[in-house]
Amino acid sequence: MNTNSTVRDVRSAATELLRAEAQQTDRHPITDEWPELDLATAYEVQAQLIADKVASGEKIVGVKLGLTSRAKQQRMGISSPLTAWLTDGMVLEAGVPIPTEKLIHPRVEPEIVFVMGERLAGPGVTAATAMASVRSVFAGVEVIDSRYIDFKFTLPDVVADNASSSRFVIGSVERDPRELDLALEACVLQVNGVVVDSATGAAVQGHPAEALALAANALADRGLAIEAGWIVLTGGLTDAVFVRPGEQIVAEFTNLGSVTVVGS
Ligand code: OOG
Ligand code: MG
Repeated sequence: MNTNSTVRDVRSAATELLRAEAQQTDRHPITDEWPELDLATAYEVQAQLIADKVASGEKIVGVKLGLTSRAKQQRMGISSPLTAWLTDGMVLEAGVPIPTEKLIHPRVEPEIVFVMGERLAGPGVTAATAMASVRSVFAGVEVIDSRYIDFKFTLPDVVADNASSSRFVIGSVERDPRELDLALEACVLQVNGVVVDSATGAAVQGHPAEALALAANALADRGLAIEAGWIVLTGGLTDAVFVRPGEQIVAEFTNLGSVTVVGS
């Protein structure tokens, strides 16, 4: 934990969060020292942090939603969904262990993942128009690793921290979302062979396409859109579970196959 720095501007907040990630050190919330940090400024910190990752060679590959399910909102004590960015540096190929030794306190959560066929720009996007721009749907697992101690944060803190993003895995089963009822698509989450949680796609905003529409409309407020070919993580269906070395976590879906991750 770094207690010496004083973070009260966008540049130093982004630097401090990137430092915490690189050095695997959790820290107190940015709002402890910068209580006036509002949501709009927090999104500026997030944008700066991603611009820094891009400047160091990473490429934006998509968007993630956070806190779209009641399970996640209740756990984190925050009731508003948010958006953040995915880069190619976060991609974890299937079968590759989660590098727990490089992370702070990783947790994993099952998600429904879209790959976009067309560009989707708000405002005014509905679940139906959102769905029409999707190319395929996959099962996914997101690895989150908040840079804040004990995953304790306010909404501006977690927005600034790019929504705790760390890694994500996409399953091998590709489906046309129009062939499935994604509200009823079920997911069973197992840790070391024991079922710990379950949910259906309805957990995220009633339907994952509602979450996608929400992201498109929220990005439009900042003059941004979801581009063709991008990946969209629609948000954890269940509460996230910690992943420790040697543990195996399986997210098994009705039609989207299963995704297995192991902590290294
Ligand atoms: C924030 C990230 C939330 C999701 O899917 O809800 C998120 C957190 O829980 O640390 O990725
Ligand atoms: Mg997530």
